Amino acid sequence: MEAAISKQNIPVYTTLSDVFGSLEASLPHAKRWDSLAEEFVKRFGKQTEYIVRAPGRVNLIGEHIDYALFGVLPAAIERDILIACGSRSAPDANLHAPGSVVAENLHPKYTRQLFAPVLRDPEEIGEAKAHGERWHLDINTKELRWESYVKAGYYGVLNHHFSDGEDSPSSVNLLVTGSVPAGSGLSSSAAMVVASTLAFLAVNGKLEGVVDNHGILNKGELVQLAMKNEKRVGVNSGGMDQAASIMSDPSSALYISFYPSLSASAVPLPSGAVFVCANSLVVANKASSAKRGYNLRVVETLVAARILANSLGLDIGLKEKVTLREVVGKFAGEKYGEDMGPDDLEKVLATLEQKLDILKPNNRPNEADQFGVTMEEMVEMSGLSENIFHEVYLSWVDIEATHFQLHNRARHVFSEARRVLEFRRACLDAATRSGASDGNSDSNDIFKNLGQLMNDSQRSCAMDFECSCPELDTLTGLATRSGAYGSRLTGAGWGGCTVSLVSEGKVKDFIQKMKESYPPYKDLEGDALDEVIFATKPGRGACVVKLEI
Ligand code: NG1
Repeated sequence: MEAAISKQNIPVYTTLSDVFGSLEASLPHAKRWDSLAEEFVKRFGKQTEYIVRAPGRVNLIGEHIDYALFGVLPAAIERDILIACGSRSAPDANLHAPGSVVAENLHPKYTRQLFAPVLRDPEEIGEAKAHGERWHLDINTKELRWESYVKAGYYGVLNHHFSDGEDSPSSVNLLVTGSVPAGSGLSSSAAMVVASTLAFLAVNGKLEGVVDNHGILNKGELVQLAMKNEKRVGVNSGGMDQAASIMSDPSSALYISFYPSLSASAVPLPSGAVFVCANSLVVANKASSAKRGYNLRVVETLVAARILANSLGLDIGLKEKVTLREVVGKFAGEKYGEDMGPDDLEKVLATLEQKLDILKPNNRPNEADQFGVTMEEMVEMSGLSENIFHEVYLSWVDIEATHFQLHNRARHVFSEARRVLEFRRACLDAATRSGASDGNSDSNDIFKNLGQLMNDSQRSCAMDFECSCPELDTLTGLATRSGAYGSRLTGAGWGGCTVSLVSEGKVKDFIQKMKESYPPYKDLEGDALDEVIFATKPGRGACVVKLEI
């Protein structure tokens, strides 16, 4: 029997046909891979040893609930990050430190970077020592810099495999190219971090054969490492993107669940369903806006979880950062490490959605939807002292807000988690029925059902989670008027892409209508226009190609 996806190793191939499943399927990609390898030789004067690939992803449904530990439903896309890499045997004069890196990018906007990690003395590092983080690399979290994602991947590899300071990491040359548009909600950042993590693992010989006493990381462990790595860029992300990039399979979307531990299972999409991505052309800079956007939402949902748990009389440790998923489990009497399963979870979510009024401020319950609660009110509602509240919820993150929308954020999380389960169930039921079904009329009903869930998700993201923006609202509206069954933002939001469900026969017409109707597309033509709106199908997860040299 095949191992659970999370227990499998990252595939290390030797040919492009293996990567894409057949010679025929690999041909359209060969030119890009070959020119990357040729450019590597030109720039570094030697052959690349590996090319690693990590795809972006589209999230079909389940936004901003991965960090509350609820399941999500993404699929990898064909667009990806490739990194050609190899060890640098003759260190140049400036870079003789062990593990030094020369990182280049085919895109001229991203300039050449040289950096070297520093091995710190265990006596000096105090707090970091407790986490085994002896290696340090300077990562600029204030500004968006391309090499931060390379460093983030490296950080984890250094501290996982070289933490005892006995072996030295190899010095590395790497050359990056990417086709996932940055800041578009298609997870270019996670693809970069996953690819960089894999590049450093590969060059240091940690993916094959006999590896040091830490062993070879399986896909699940790699997801955990890549999640930790990505947090170093300053965003307290959940694990959806890293899991989709690493564990996807071309035959289906993935239901990724984070509780009680990371697991992934295939969800076949109904036949004839096509998901079209459309870029709003608003670049969402998640890292630099995190304190008012992403990270603030992480804190709001965590605090909501504690207050809800208190009101339900659940037992929560004083300093426990309990998540909304854990609250649902405790409420339902789930034992530690158990998973009540999707059907029961759906029911409990529906029950708890009725109990969220406790998250509105006491003295002005009707205004809560607009104004949320102040910091003082939030601390009081949590039942914690100001000091402990600060330590548990604020000391590790930089956030900025005068009011905190606990009620609306929790309402989004619960309703979205329920929509994911409904979406998943509808797809699985459709797969079971296919063959026995009467074709068109049946798929029309399924598409309508899935489309409605996507539209409800968009409404909830816009109204309750406030992670949409006017351009995304316009695009989703145009999509439903242009023949989509449903349309929603995908990824973190505040810009980036939408994803729309369209039936196969209508895709061409749909894309044409969208091209004509979204005002920012009017200045684009040819390839530039095809780049911003395109149909996707589930793609394969990350891999490494070892080249014969
Ligand atoms: P994108 O759109 O890739 O930035 C982010 C998070 C996900 C998830 C979504 C919202 C990162 C790397 N990813 O995705 O974990 O929380 O937002 O659903 O921050």
